[in-house]
Amino acid sequence: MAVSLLSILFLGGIPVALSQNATVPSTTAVSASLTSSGSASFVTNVDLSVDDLWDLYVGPVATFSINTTVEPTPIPSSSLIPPPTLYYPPFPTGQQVPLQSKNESWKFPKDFWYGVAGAAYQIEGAVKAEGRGPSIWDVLTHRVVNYVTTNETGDIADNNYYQYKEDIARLAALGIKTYSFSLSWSRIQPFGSGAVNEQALKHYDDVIDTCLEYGVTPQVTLYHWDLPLVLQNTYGGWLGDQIADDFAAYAEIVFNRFASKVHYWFTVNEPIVFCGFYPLPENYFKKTSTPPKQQPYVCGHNVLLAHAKAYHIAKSVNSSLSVSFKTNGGYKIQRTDSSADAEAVQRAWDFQEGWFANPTFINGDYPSTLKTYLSTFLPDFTEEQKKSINGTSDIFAHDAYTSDFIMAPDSGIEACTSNSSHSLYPQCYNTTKLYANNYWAIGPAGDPGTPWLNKATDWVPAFLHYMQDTWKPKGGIAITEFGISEPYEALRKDLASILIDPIRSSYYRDYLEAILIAMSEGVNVVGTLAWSIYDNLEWSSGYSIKFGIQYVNMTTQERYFKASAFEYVNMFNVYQEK
Ligand code: PNW
Repeated sequence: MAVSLLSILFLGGIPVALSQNATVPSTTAVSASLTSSGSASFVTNVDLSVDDLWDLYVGPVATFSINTTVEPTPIPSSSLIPPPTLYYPPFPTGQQVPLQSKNESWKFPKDFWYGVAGAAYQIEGAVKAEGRGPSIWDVLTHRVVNYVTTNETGDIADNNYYQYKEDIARLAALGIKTYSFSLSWSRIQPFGSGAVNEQALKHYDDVIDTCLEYGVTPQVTLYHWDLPLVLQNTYGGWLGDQIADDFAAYAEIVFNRFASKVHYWFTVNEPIVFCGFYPLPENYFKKTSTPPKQQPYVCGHNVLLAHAKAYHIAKSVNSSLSVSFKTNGGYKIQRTDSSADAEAVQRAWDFQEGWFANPTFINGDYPSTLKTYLSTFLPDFTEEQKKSINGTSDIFAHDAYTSDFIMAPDSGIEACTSNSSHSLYPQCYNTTKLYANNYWAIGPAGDPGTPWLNKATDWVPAFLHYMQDTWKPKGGIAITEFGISEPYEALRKDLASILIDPIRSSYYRDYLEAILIAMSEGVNVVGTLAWSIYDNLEWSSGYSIKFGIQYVNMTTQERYFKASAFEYVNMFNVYQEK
């Protein structure tokens, strides 16, 4: 108990009384400036251990009774009996129902990969185990009042950190061929840069090895939103130029360690979404002078530079790896045939997919409408930067859940682009999920907690054609997340009603049929990943929104296949060439 130093600091904007335990070996220097009532500015450097970071910024965390790695038990065959049919689907085995005829002009080629996805903070739990440092999400869930509507955290989540062997065994038993997960950067580098935590690397080694042992192909995402807290507090995270080098250093550690065992890599997950988290809630993180509306785009700029560096590092380690960023969005349906709505649709592509896809797939630079806005506060990419960004996605990895109708703002586009206080500025397009008479939704709604999400699978073929024609990905298109929140699922309390999820089941079936249609028309789709492996922490909605194809009893951590899991796998059993 060595309290060597007691001082009052402003760290990340919060005044804190700091007691520092000088005996903990692994530390980082955090500088803090303290402005007194006069104009003098005092700066101090203190060494903080990982435990200090937790104590200062997060506080106590919950733990679960299972807190060592669990060996899997055999998956009972009774849990692999398919559910009653939704609409007479041709489950090949087990189910005594009339067979629906198969469409012989559709097929998934033999090398098409299908699997499920999850992300570290949403599923792992064990947040303080084996040297993990805090990420911004530990602060958002623990400290920021009402950031998570249900006041829940990822402290335990699905306890995947200890139960991954069972999780992988279950996927294999169901016939799922691919498991896509993300790494926790602050496990591997608790301070975001510098010191490397070997225990974390060993853990992920074993997750990957367990996949390979079970014949499940692992795919890895480097960054799924859980930024090491120290990077946010030191230089504003993705708002700071330094992030590109720190991300590249992290990527290098990871590629050097795992590149021989993992072929498919994703650098960042959905920058449109995580850059949209900026500005972060005030008073919990380092203050920034960047105006709020500009912050997402400063983040995006640094993401492109960071991604490009990581891509080239991967290729220098092994040039045959598949490396891509993962983006998200939906098909943009022009609401009326007016030229204003056509222009709005183009703006929507430019400010969403085009923001990251044009630089990486087309010319190393932003779409022109976006650039007009960005050039008012961001430097243009240099020729060298453009060259290094262009061509850095081997596949078009898209998280494509739904679609929207797009139209011009009521005020017209020009009245918006010329007025920075317009509510739709700077994008200056509007969206709706309702048909022209504002009566019917585009398709069945997901849970009311995900108002952005309706089943809109009819639009998937048009969307796939658009992606292929516009960005021409060399390695084809992968739908790296798709799924739906079954409406009101969290209100269902008995297992029998939880496990039959008809909206999700029909979503997967119809979505995969839509992909089959597009493929029969010549679109090169190479794989799909269902979101998600099981119910998990749905970020600021906590556990109240469910996307899993498995249910998890949060008291016991037992897992159960839902009907949609069978529907998903069945489509490949029926349509994939053997
Ligand atoms: C993705 N949208 O987020 C994330 O990658 C997952 O972590 C998340 O759990 C999952 O989708 C379900 O939400 C998205 O508004 C969030 O279009 C929002 C949108 C799309 C994806």
